[in-house]
Amino acid sequence: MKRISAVFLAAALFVSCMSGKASQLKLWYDEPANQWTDALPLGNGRLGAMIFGTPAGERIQLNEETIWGGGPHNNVNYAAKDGLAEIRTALFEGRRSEAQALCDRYISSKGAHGMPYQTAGSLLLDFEDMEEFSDYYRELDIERAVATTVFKVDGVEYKRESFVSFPDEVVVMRLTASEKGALSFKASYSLPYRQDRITGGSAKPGSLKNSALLEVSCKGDDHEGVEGKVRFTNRSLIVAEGGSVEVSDNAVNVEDANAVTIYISIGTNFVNYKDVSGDEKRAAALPLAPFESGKKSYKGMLDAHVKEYSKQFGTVSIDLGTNEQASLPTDERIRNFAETFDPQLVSLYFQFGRYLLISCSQPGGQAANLQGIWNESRQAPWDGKYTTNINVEMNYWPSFLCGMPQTFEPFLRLVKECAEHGRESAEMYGCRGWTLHHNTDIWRSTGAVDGAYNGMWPTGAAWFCHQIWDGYLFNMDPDYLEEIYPIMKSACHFFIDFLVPEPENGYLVVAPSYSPENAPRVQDVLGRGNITTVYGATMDNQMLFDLFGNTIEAAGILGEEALFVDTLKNIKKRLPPMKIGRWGQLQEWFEDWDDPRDNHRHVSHLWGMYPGYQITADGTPELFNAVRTSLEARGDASTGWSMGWKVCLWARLLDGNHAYKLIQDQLSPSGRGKGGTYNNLFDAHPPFQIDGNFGCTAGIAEMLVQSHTGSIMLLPALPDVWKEGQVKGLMCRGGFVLEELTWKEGKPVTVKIKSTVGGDLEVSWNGVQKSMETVAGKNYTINF
Ligand code: FUC
Repeated sequence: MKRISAVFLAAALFVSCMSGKASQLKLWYDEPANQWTDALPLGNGRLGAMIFGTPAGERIQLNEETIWGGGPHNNVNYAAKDGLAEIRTALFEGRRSEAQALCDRYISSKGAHGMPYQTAGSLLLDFEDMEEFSDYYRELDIERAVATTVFKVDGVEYKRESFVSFPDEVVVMRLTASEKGALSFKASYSLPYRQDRITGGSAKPGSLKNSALLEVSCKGDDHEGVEGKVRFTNRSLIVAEGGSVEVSDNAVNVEDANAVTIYISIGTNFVNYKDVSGDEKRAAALPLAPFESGKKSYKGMLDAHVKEYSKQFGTVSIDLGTNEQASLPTDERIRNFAETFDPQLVSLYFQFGRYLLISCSQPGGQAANLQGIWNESRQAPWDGKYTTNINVEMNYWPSFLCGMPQTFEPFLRLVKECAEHGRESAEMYGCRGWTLHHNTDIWRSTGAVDGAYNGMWPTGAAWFCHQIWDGYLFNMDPDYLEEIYPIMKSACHFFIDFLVPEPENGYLVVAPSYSPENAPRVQDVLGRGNITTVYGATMDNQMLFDLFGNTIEAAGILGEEALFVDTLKNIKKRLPPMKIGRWGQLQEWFEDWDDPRDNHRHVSHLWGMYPGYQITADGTPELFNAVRTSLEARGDASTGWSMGWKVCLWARLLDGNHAYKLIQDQLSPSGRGKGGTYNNLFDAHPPFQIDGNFGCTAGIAEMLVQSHTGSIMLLPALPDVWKEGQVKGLMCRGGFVLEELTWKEGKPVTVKIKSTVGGDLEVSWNGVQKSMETVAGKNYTINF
């Protein structure tokens, strides 16, 4: 492959593209993708595609959100209740190494440890004589959710336009050329599975001329003793204008066409986490039928797609300024960002986070997993499943805040289904209610996996409940509250039964548990170290305080049982308080074990500040300072998601410059021992993990507006470098929408807030507070 004058064309195209403000929301490159993390992601929630844009060998890597290994099952260990007393005794006597070994024996899953999210393979397009090209340019327009590649070969201009249609449920690529008859290629599937059958549909579809079908059916893998039950069918319709289309050797050959449109549909037999009785072939055929019969064509499709997508994307805009950096290719900007001021890259990254969540999480579908929906392998890192001790929750931090409440529905359903299946996890400890441990998957498995060191954490239900309650604070919708209350109440039942008094003060603690994945740097009474298993970890205490408090509030609003509320109040009083340790830090554990040299990626004990709201500058100034001491010691550089979390934490610490420093760390190429950002703006743990994108997106919003204290704080953590700017459409707790916030010299000049449910509105900036009563549906202008 040779690049000729690519930069010139890119520059020329770019000038024409940059003429409108809208065009700033593009990722663009002057060369094809060399690796998967250079390719551009498209998705409509259910279907995903990665577009490589290689002239001679185009690759459309495909995903469908329900293609997972295994089948309906759970992985709980009912021996847990037999071992609980012995484990607790060992823990309370300081024999933590023994307790951890006993957890492995009694509690860790003896069956599967979670099923993998799997690829749907790729559609490959092989072109002859396209190795040499010039004037190369490819982009992802996140305002329209369309990827475009253009280049020249022998004076002919080629264009490929791709999107995953929201209304039509197909992946589409339209190939055109500036001369007639210039398109000749072979299309074939490449899948890493044993392929049940590839049919090059010899029958021409419907009445369409010059077209062919290519279909392949496969099965998800057996995994850890669980039989693969997901079957999927991948069906492509290739329609040429001019030239000819032939089917041979499991491939479709297109010769001398003027233009070609490829429509790809994927169907599975997945119905829900208990049911795989669907018909994958029918599911794949349905969306394609109108195109096969010629009733529908490409015409009008793109407009319909853009219209539906932009309804969701267009709710929020952001402007942090721009400069000459914005005219460079995106990969170059990422390489420059830590050293060079490029405020528009932050806006682009923020909007890209919104683009990704809209593209991988839509009502009725699956929640965004560790890779959203984009995965090229049979076994993604960490199986691409749902890690519940930070990662899946982080995926949903921007949902409400960043004006995309509809993206939250798949997460709410995941929580509901875990609350059903997680009854088995409560039962395994002999408790009522429900819980889950540090992982789940499409089968809503709720057992303790990956061994006690990594997975002995029975508190997943509490974090899930925090997040669904937080959704209520944003939407203030009484029907939504009715829907989530039983889930919260049932989680409380589990903890009422599971909590146990610790021997020293009789505080009620979660035991056994851990502070996610971190081992205190101390030895136990047996002289052994590197043990994570503990009781009364700070994050657990904070989360239970939150769960009981929120459930009491919810019960109050709904007029639920007074007796139950009293029980919760009494238990809440007996939870351990947060403690400040010997070097002024917020203690991570029940004991003062924190090591100031510990730079572990998890910052679990700071949960009470973010995503929780227990620690605030005005409400708990000493704890607030202790959080800062802890976070400073933990350091900045870390995995991608850890840095995203730290952006949020520094924003809550009201330190905009430090939050900005973390954005600089995150928006740089990943390096040794540190995460960062890939060329396609995907977050690098490394490897690719989408949570970091979402954590940082939420963090950028938190720098501009916060609403967790009962009042709306404007510009609470504005870095010095964002002197002026504007944001529109962020959502605030209490049912408010920040319709516009424009600032100059760090001071708000236009503030418009819409009240969606009425009620008291308190807005503050820099210590100045304004209060008013509001009426549902009205807009309010506030002057500072
Ligand atoms: C948690 C983290 C890891 C990784 C994994 C998917 O276990 O500690 O860093 O993100 O989830």
